[in-house]
Amino acid sequence: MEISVLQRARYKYEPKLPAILSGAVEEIALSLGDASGSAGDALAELFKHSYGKPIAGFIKGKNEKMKRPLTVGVILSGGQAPGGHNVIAGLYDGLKKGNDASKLLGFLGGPGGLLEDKAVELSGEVIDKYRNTGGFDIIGSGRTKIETPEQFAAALETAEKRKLDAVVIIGGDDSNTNAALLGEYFTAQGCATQVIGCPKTIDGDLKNEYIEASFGFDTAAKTYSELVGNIGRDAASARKYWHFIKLMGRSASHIALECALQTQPNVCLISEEVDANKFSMGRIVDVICSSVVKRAANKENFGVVLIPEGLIEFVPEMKQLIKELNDLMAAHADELSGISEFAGLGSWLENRLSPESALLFESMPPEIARQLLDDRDPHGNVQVSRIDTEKLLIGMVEKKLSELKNNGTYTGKFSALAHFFGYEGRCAFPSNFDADYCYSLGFTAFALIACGLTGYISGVRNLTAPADKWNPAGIPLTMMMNMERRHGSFKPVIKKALVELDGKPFKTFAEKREQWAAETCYCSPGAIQYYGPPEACDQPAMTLILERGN
Ligand code: FBP
Repeated sequence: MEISVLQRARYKYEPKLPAILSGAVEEIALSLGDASGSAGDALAELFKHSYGKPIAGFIKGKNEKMKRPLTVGVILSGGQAPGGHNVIAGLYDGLKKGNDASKLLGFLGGPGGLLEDKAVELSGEVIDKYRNTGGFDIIGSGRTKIETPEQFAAALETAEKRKLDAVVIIGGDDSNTNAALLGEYFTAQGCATQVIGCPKTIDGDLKNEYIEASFGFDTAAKTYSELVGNIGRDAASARKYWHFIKLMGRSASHIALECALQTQPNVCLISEEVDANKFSMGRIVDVICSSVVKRAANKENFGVVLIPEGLIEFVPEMKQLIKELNDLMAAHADELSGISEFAGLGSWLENRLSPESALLFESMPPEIARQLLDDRDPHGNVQVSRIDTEKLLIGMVEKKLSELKNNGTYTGKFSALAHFFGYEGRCAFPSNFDADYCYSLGFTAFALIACGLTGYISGVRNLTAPADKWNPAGIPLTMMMNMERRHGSFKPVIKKALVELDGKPFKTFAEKREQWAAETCYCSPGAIQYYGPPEACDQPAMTLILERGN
């Protein structure tokens, strides 16, 4: 593989570690807090062996356990996120620092690699080729969900056959829920393999009072912000296009919100606000048109609109339609797959959807209606990255503006372009923040394993301080879980963190958006900087700074 100049330079970057992890490993001692949770909880029943564990931290002290030889397996699960390679590098370096005889196995292609026992041993030479680089190509990723008794048994068989001391699962909320279930299962079966999770996802929705950020969000949001900033500059120079930009992030609007704070677009829709206020599609179109009309009055027939990927899932009438489609698709999967013509699908659905949903389905552009019927992902989610919400909105805004033109309230010109930024950001070179954070998460995972813990997620806290002041920790996975209704029954899951409307990032945006809707005040954050002054290279995301208050 050809290596770019930047990649060669990034190989030499030495990620920063929290001070407590930087010295001799045998001087990293475990410090346990109070037991978590309260017995009698539904979760306590399901996690008899893992519920109620204390939060783990690290202090200076003698700890010979750190020098045990260990065999650890690592899995990358779900969508790519910048920094995954550094989690593996941090884990590897920790293991080798503890004992040179330790081994790291990489399971290939995600959780499926564990089930099928497909693994490679990761040598120092291999790791060195991936340090500080984006992508998950070192071992690949996958979205297999471990859920059937046969799958749990297959995972156990691999763990025992490979004599694994631990498995590290690097993934989002669903994958870490899986990690919790697997850890519980191994212990219940008398298997000594420990399970440790690691918070990954560009979506930024795996965070809570214990986890400050999921890795990859920082880099992905900065990559998209650079692109949005450039487009704003282009819009203000050419003065002829409205750019409708859909941004990845699944249900949560964290990425859209971060990009809005960084770039100051004319409109940024926030799905969580749409949900809370039950905004219809018509209302959303009115919000966009109001900015178009105001700007046209200033002879500014151009603009930037940011649209979170998951928006349509939150619009009440669309939410209802998707729910009905989900139920029909689950109950009649075979019948539906036999209908190849779209016209045939429409008439099949007509009699099965509620009258309101049938009408909505029929009124949609056929390509979008078809996208709503695309396969769900293995966790049952609509694949919102495949739905052209930005094009749907452009069409609806055009229609509304022609009505406004007819009644004389709008005299401008409207020419719109659609963009989708998603895959462009998931494999970027990790920012210095993500490179350091991920390496620290990997090293922390090693420390948790060496201390004999299972059912924990690797955590690093105090992230807005310089890296040497970060606090590595282990959070019991069950501490972040609740029972949610999924596919008709209650299941233990890690709660997705959506944008909080009373949180500082949203409030900061809400204070400014009226001005941004009317004026041209785009901000261009530029490309991620890897070398140079710390204020240009090491700034965490604005969302994180606003949330943590410094
Ligand atoms: P994870 O939740 O697995 O981290 O995935 C993030 C994500 O990039 C979402 O933002 C996006 O909707 C989805 O993956 C796309 O999935 P796929 O890679 O399967 O197209």
